[in-house]
Amino acid sequence: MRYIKILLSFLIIGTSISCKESGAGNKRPETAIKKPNIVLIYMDDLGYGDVGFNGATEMKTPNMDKLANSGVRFTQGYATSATCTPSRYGLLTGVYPWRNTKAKILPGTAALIIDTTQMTLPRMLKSKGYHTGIVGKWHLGLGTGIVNWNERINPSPNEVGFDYSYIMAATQDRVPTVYIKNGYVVGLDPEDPIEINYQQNFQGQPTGLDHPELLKMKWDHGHNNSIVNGIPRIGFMKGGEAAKWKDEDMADHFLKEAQNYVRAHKKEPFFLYYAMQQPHVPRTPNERFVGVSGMGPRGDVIVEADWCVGEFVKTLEENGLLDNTLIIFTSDNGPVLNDGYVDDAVEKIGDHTPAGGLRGGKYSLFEAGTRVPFFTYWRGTIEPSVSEAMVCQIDLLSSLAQLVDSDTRVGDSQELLDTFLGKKSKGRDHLVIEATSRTAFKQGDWVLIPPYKGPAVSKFVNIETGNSSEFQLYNLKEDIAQERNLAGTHAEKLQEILAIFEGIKGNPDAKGMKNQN
Ligand code: NG6
Ligand code: CA
Repeated sequence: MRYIKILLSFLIIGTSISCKESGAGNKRPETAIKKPNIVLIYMDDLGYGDVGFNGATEMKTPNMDKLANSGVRFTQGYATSATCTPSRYGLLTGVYPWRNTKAKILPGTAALIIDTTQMTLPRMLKSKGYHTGIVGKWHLGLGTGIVNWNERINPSPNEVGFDYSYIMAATQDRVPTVYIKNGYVVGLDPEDPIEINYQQNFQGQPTGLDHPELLKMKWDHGHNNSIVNGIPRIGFMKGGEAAKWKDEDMADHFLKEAQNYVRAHKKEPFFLYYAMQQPHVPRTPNERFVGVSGMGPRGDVIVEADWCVGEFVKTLEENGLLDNTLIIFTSDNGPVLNDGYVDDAVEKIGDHTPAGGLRGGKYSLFEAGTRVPFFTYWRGTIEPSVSEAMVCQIDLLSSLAQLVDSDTRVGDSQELLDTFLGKKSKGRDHLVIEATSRTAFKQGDWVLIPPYKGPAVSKFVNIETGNSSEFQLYNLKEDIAQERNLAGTHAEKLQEILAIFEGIKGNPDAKGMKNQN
């Protein structure tokens, strides 16, 4: 009798869940199913091992985990690069960043590095009737050379396919420290114009170098130019007082913008690129999150970011959009602890492993540089699974084109829609990865790193770079931590992979660069 009761209660729970899950889904019109909303949540410097869904036990990311474990969780999901600008370039254009020599970490004054006639992910979606928006970090340059921050900044994300943009220009540690909405600095007082210079300071402006007593966060390396909110930055800034962001409110601010975007566009298919700033430096959790992780500000902002993801998904749910929205979650590059500020990231890390057992980190050609947290989630459409397919953010352009019935296939972007939706397990055969202007090659389980000059460990961030005077060849299936260099014993394999690698790198047109329709 007891067993029957238990069985019955399971059945009842089961039925109520499945009713809730399918809900309005059955009544959705065909067109809505064909054009799901697409949300791309892009983290900044979040490591493979920084999330519960990839095995973290010390760091708590319940909201991300819930989505990842109900979607397709990719164990071999890659950014194209181990730093921000190149990864974002690859993500949005579908072209390998090493093909564009400008795709390097950019100062806040850099010109836009995406050609305004180039095909981009938002432009492709826009051509299929999507409203397209970006909220968060941009870091792909603005304007054409010399930006006047007091007028409309042009070109901006709006000139490369976004209908709406609410961004920070570069990074949280770089000036200008202001939000920019559709090309205009938000809250700018015309009587207090903004001036930016990356070469020299403006007369009379305190810097982190000269005025350590003004700092609430100390710099460790770099980051000793203009002081904003007691935090020393990269680059010099004058004016724009009323427009300056408050670092501790940035997460809430971008979240609110992202939620407002969803509410404003819920009646049409939309694409939202929600590019969060965490856990990039300076790590400035809102006071609600200070101390929550026990790992100092780096851990606290990851918990904060996880909360933001939860709140954002609630907004989709409240607006009845969750069954018709594909969410893609990933990060622009791997983890770093000391990235230039004294913020206890190293001291308080405890047993947490941001790289999750992978070698290297941000800036590195080893796995942790580019293998990042990666999942897709679409309630009612994607079945929960774990995929070992090798996929890259660069593939989203061609794959999402397939999803929305667009013929666009661009550059190096492979069409892997079924893999992203968990219907197929086949991923890429090979991938060129990039880190600080060096490249390496992955084919199947093999990784080939050509010889590079320079330090084996980068001094300030204390991360293994991947540099060696020798060729390196690793088999990730047997050696995920890249501890055994097989270049000496597998010379034939090395030559075979090297030939393919050189074939791709040596011929920029080989992969359809011309096909940018
Ligand atoms: C480096 C900065 C680092 C970070 C990085 C860009 C110094 C010493 N280091 O130059 O703090 O801003 O650029 O990070 O200035 S990324 O995630 O946007 O690529
Ligand atoms: Ca980054």
